[in-house]
Amino acid sequence: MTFDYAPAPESRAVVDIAPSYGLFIDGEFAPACDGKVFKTVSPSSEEVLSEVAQAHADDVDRAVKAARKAFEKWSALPGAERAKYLFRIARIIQERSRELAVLESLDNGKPIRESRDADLPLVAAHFFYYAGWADKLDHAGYGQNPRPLGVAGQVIPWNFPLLMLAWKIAPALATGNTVVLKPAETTPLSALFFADICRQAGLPKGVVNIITGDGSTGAALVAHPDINKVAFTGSTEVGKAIARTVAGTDKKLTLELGGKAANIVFDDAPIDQAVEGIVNGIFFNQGHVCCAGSRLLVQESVQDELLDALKRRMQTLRVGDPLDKNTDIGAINSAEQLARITALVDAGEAEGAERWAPACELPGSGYWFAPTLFTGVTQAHRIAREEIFGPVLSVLTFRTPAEAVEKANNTPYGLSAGIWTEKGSRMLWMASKLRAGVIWSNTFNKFDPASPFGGYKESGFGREGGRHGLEAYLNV
Ligand code: TXE
Repeated sequence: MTFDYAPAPESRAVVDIAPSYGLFIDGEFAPACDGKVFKTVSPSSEEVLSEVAQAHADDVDRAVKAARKAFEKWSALPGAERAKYLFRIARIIQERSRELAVLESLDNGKPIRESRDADLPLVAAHFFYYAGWADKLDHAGYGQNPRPLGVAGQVIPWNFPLLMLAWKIAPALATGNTVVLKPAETTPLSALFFADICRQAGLPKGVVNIITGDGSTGAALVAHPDINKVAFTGSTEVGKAIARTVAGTDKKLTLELGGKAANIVFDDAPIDQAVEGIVNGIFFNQGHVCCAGSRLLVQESVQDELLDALKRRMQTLRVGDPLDKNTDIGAINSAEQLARITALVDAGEAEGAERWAPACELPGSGYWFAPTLFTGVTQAHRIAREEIFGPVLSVLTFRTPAEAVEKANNTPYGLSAGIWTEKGSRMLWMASKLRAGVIWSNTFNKFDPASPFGGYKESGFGREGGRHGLEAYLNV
């Protein structure tokens, strides 16, 4: 692996990050009531980017009160009026997309090519898509006058900070709900810039409130008695804790949790195309993707050919500066996440799987992990069962389609799967047998705001995106 790229320091200049940020409540930025703050760090340099308010339970309460007050007027607006705000937000996101892409790459560590070409266009697309629904809800077959739920408490993770915000906020606002959203503690900045976009769009005060903080802030939000809906994306462990908090209340709940997706390659698949899909499936966003194709199931007869081609391709991947347009794999989001990945990879070796990675010189500061491949993996290995959430691929083999289905489904998760075959009947049969919310055929990691997304089993419940995403925010 070579490092013959030219860093692009000038791209840093397009974003103006303030030394400190308050909470965004009722249209104003203000410090936490007890003055507490935390630092957000760039994972590629370990440089402190800014100091951000750590919301106290009393701040959460203030945000919920602001959202409740705003709900009266916002929910009473005609859908066409709400649509105007959402269209305006979508256009501002497009206008500010360069700035937001750089910000996201600095705070999260993802390559600029991905934040620029994947995250930001999808963020804008979600606002455009749900803006288009806002004035059509009365005619969508939900009966007359479908009602918003009220105040939504939304907790999001760090892997796609702005995109997860869009998945949560756009449908909530389109349906007439108001929101209190908590971004992850390692990536709070793009949500705070989004707060500024809400002001720029003239969104009425209190419709969107952003409270930054750690898990305790999230816990206070989901437990608040005056919210009507909880939407969470994050770890299965925290998702289960939230489900317990919400059980026995009248709050509606959607959970989007972990995954251990199988990417299944048959012997008739075009090898080059499949290799691109495998690489995209596991190395996109450093593998910090809930639907990442982290288990490669390859038909035994093409194993050698496919793995040779995959290793050759992996040797061309560039790990490094997220702001460099040539970078394929950026920084791991945090020291904690790097430790989790390292521990699972060590377990893979200790349990007897064979580890391979291309020769790769990682930058000195920051958090990095080379693209890694494990062969000789059995279903009992931890690296075949647990979500690694990093650039690590576990390879298993199969002989028959039935064996592929059995292995693919042998997981507590059920978020996504990929199938690579030229044979249409086999594709349809496989798709009908796989217990996964999203199934890609001869592609991977394709997203569209019109398409519902969500899991089976421990990957959670409820759907986001598409028409089904609206129903999560409506009483129909
Ligand atoms: O997640 P957490 P972490 C998986 C992935 C990763 C692991 C741990 O395997 O390695 O989870 O990541 C907030 N009540 N995913 O620790 O803790 C927290 O502040 C309410 C998969 O970062 O679940 C953050 O905003 N909220 C996943 C958010 O929950 C709480 C994406 C996610 O953090 C809380 C992320 C609590 N008790 C991690 N505790 C996916 N599905 O894509 C924490 N939070």
